[in-house]
Amino acid sequence: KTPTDQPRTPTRPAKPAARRISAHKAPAVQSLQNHLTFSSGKTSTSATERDWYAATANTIRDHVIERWVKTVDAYREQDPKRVYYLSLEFLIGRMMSNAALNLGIAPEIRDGLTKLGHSLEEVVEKENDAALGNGGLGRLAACFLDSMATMDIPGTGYGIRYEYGMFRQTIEGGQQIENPDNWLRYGNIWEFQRPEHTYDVKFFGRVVECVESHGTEYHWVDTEHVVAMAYDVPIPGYGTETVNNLRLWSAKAAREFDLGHFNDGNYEKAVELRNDSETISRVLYPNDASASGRELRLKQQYFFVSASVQDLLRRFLCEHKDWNLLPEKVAIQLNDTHPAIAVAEMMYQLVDVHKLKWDYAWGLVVKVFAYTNHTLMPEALETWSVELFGRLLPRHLGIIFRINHQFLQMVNHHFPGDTDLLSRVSIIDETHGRRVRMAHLAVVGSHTVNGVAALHSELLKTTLFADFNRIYPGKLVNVTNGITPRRWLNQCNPGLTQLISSALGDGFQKDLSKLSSLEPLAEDADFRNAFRAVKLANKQRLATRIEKLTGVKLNPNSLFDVQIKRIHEYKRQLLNVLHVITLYNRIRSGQVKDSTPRVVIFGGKAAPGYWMAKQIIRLINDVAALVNDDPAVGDKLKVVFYPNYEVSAAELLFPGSDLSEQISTAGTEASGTGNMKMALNGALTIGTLDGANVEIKEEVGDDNIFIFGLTTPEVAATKAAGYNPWDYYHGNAELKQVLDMIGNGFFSVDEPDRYRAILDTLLQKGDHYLLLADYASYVATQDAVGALYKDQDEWTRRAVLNVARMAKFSSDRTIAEYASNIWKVKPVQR
Ligand code: T68
Repeated sequence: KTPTDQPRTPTRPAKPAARRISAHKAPAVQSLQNHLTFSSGKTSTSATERDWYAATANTIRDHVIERWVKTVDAYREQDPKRVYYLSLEFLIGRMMSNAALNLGIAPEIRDGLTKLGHSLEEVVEKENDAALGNGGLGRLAACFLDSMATMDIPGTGYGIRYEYGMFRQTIEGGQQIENPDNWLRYGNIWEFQRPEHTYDVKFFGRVVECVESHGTEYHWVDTEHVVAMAYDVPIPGYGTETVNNLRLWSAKAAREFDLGHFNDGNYEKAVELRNDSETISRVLYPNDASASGRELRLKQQYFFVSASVQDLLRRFLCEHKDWNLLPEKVAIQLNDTHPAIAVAEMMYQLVDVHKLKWDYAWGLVVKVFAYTNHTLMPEALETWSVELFGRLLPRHLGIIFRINHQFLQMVNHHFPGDTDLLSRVSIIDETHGRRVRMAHLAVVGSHTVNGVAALHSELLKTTLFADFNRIYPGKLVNVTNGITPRRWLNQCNPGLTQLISSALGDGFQKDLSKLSSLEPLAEDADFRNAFRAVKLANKQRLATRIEKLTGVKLNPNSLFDVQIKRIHEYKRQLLNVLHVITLYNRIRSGQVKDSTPRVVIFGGKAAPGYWMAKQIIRLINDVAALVNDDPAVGDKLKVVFYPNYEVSAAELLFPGSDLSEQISTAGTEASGTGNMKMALNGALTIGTLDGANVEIKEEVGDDNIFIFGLTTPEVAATKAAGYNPWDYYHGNAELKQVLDMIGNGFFSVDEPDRYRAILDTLLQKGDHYLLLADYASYVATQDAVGALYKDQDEWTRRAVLNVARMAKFSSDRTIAEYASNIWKVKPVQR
């Protein structure tokens, strides 16, 4: 092993610069000063904290670039099979600390800054999050990039360089306000514009059929053009020389000015046209888990897919002449259906542009693509009206019709006469107007389709894709999600990292199964004390931040009960609120003398158009205002809504949590990944048997997790038997009291009817997510949580066991499964 292969933690002494294979042998101090002068044009007297951030980021970036260019060369020389991860979202967060950690240079950078009178912690705060994603799906893509680089897998991410990422959330008068996320305002040190990598992307126009001697050709003409320009972001692996690439596309006007308008003297009109085309990459759609029917969204999808497919085919053709090699050199993963149009684009490129025969091209396409599904919820399944599709992408609609025709012929051959089956599986839905079903296109165009947790994949096979499972036996598989231990343990929790390293040595960062050696230490009182001290320090750090953000002062010895994720009815933040109000009532009525002091923390964004989710945020804030100000409550209960939950906030919240709320209705959460981050940072889970909670329970053992509520089959049976929420309302006095308070304006005296609609969804409209059915079980389990927390030693013992048993949930394991079972790619040895 060369020294650079050694995984490193920030606590280790700096590696002597001269031993790195680096042109940057300058000590950090010198490099920081050089960048301050020559990259930012500042002196240490004129420099702002942001200038110091730039100097630090540039210093680290030098090390990244060196490895990046060598990685490009190694891939070119070795010509390995490559993976292209197509995703409309990459929720990367901050990049600087992660780069320093992965390269093993964090200690010397920290040291250099200290010598110059600055602290790494302060400088880090100047970096904006790259919030190019909504939630779990986007963050998963970011964790996968980290794992691919760390495992030396030649993987490229393709996405959009949104000018505005996920909106910034502020809370005003208890309500969510959305503010634009102008994350590029001060520039972005981590991106490299590549004007030499631009592609024309076409829209609209019409298709002309030309009958030639060799067959019919289709010409897509009279199109409008937008230029896609590449911006590359380096993705450094941990403890390796590999630095992979994330290529994000930005829309540029095809021509600087429309000369017609310009010559007519209509200068403004000419500039306006330019703005129109650049709108495509302007903003991330902030809708988690709901299909959006906007034309611009379809334009975004085709824009980035077309540029990516053109780019990867260009790379393939640079190196190969023989199309037969395509499936041996290229694997494309579709992150949900958002890039599914790539199936049609690949056919367009192969057949219309490169003149391959249809059937031959189709054979290649199906060998290249694989598709990951992230939801079972019908309202989240993407469809586009045939009318819109045909107007925007007439040739691609024709291609999809032909794919569908051949697919339905095949189905009819194997299941003759089953017209219901044909209509159910058709790529074109003829029952709701005519619509293109993107999930069906993705399934038909892929060799493998995967769900993201064992339960989710089983449900895919038996419900949503049951027909496809009959038509294509074996195509549906499971690949359970994972999280990168670099960011989600080492980087966000230096205290715990140091404790683990001092007990086990290094190495868990690259091999999470090493954590299993912590198991015996769960029985060691000294270790438990040290573990508890780390948790307390993390809670103190979090409490300080919360006081700064919200003014609420917290006692760090309380149980920190945390639910952080997008706000959605199926995730049941409202069930958590019902429990909070129950605790409040018990405290006020003096029912409990000796309750466990709790801080209940919520964080998450509601889609701007999702009214009910916004009402839930408002209710949390109304409840918080009342509870936090009630002198009868004091420290026994505090409620916090953490504003603008984002990756950098998560890095503070996960390490500071005691209790992980994973309480979705069984059968609704595909996987969850926050559940894994919480457990890895030593929180115990209270959860339903949903998504990856099922597998977390299998790993940590029944005694080390709090499971409650109906199971997936019980949910189905309850609904089938004619679920009546009123039975639960009348049958449980505490529940009735809580619901009455919400309904009669106890938390909204200025507007007593404010939460009538919330009450109506629960009582009048059938309580679709079965909050009332699960309430009693949830509250009883929360009582058990509170009781256990009093036994700090036993609580800590179980928390240690949770950390020790998280190996399965490393995204390295996930990527290893994709690589060997789906992509058939191997690490590149250097
Ligand atoms: C999440 N999905 C799943 N969707 O909800 C979660 N949707 O269970 C799973 O762990 C995670 O994916 C990773 O597999 C999402 O995050 C979206 O963000 C989304 C965005 C746009 C449109 C639809």
